[in-house]
Amino acid sequence: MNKEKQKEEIGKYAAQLIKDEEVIGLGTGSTVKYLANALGKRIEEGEKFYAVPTSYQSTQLCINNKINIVTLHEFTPEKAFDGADEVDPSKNLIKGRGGALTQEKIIGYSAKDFFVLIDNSKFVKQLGSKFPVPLEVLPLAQTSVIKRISEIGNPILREAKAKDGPVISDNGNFIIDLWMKIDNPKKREVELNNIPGVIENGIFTRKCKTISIVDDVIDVK
Ligand code: A5P
Repeated sequence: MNKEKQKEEIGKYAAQLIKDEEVIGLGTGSTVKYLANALGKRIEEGEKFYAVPTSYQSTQLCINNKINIVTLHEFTPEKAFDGADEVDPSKNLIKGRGGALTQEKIIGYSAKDFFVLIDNSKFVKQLGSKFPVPLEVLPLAQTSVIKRISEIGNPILREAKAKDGPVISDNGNFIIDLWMKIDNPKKREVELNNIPGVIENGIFTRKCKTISIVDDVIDVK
């Protein structure tokens, strides 16, 4: 099964875990898009869903599929669903390829159950093997943060593709991609957030359930 088909099957499977009228956390990316579209079909047939979105892209998915948008002020979702860039054997994650890591972490860490939807390309032995760790950073702190993290890895300010200059996150900040192998994800997650000016980093270590496909069959762990 190719990667896109895996994402579709995983997204559709995850949608089946959501009950009519349920409030969920809705992640960001190309995999959760399939989940949102599957909910959209059920909404056309008369069901209702509520979501706390994790980005503007996630908000658009809600709008396009007529999923009611709610906030963490009103609801704490029992279940949050999101994709990931890398997953290690202990189910620690790197997230934030799409720059949505801060809101994704706030919502993913609030929910009782955090479901991570991953195609097979996402499995790695060690975090940092294929993707950098993104840091959301206050623009005024870019130089001091880069100086600090240059001691542990190779930081690159993320450049926009359809705009001149840096990527501006949904929260108005810069994203610095830190290329490094992660030996101790829990420790690194805390350490990076201790640097003044770092708002959040893309290492996720909370307990989660992964949904993937093994030998063409859905696998939930
Ligand atoms: C968004 O910032 C990211 O954390 C995504 O959730 C992550 O990159 C997974 O995206 P895909 O499902 O598109 O691979």
